[in-house]
Amino acid sequence: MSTAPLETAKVPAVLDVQAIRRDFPILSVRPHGKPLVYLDNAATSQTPTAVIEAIQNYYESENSNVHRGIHFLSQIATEKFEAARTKVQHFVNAQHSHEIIFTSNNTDSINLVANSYGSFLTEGDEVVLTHMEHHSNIVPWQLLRERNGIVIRVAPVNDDCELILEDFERLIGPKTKFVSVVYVSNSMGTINPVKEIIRMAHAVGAPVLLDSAQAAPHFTIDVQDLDCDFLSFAPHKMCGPTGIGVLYGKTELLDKMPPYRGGGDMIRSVTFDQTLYNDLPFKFEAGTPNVADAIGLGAAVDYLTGIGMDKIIAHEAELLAYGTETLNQIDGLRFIGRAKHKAAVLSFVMESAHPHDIGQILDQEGIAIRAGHHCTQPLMQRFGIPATARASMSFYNTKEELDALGAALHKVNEVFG
Ligand code: C6P
Repeated sequence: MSTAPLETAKVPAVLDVQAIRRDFPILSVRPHGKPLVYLDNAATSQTPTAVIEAIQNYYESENSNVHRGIHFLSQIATEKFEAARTKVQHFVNAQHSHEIIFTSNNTDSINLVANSYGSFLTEGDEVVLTHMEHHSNIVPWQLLRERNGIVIRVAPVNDDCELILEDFERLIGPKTKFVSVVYVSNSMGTINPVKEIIRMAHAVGAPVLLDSAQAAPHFTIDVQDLDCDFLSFAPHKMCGPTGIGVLYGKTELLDKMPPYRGGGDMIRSVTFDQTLYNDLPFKFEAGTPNVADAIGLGAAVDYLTGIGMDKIIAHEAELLAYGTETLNQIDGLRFIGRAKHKAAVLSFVMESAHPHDIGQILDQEGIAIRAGHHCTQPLMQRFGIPATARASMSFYNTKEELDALGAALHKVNEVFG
């Protein structure tokens, strides 16, 4: 399976984008009376009818608790819930379905690893991150540092927001006990050389977590080929619902890790003296899980694979090239993050206006982008800026929408210039 960066994908774009757009009811909303141009996909993606219907159908005719009841509805709900797990297993090519843990979001997945695997780390052990991490891959390690006295080492990025691999390698050594890195930067779109990173970390015996919140929606993931130890992602960024997250982990690691939370479903037996824990994946899923949204996630996986990740990759690569060219023509616009291997994210600042003002003018034109630090304040500090404007694309976006973005940015210059 391919994990090729978007810009090098060679598959011809044969997406019927107009037909795909009809799958997304929200795309006909008219903000301020204008056609919606939704370019905030890195924050959350939109939801196709197939996913909405799967969730609605669950509540209308399948709603029940799972793994507990012997009755008709509970059995259907359990089957659908576990079928969703198997779909996710195949989506990331995990060897076993029990290696897929349902959490509440991408952040929760990382917290699970930092708390559970983190309990093996002791004072002076080093955890290596990069300068482009989302706060959700920084703060859980800082919390661990407060408890265990671990040391956090940060690999730097160059002026194009590419990881400086030689510096990363220099940080890896006998004290490195864990490496946790973002696969694709949410702020700037950089695709990290994760295979190299994993190879270097494994050379010193350190497991690797890939924060794949921005990778899973945009290219094929093969955890066996990557040989990552953990991988997290967020279904709401890949046409699925909010309120559910995914953590993949290798069996041998998950097996030896302690539970993250205690309660129902994660136990085999309980007495006041002792609790024996359940098998994987249930050991890590305490309490009633988010059944409806797991089923919605299963529908999202079906939807994306039905379209074909190769077509998604090719279309988004075209959008990235077209969007870059379009925005390059705007006076006073400067891209922040110009990595060679990049996902379809355009982060920029303008001489004439603050990112928040840009966001507001665009909103009046019906265009949704994100303006701010994108939960990556250390990366903003690295570039000496408080914020960027960020347009992030999905396979349902069109070149015409990028033209509309370009026209609205000319207007920003007229208003503020
Ligand atoms: N990034 C963005 O606008 P949650 O919120 O837990 O589902 O995902 C957190 C997260 C972790 N890592 C990366 C790389 C991410 O992009 C995100 C979410 C959104 O960029 C919201 S801040």
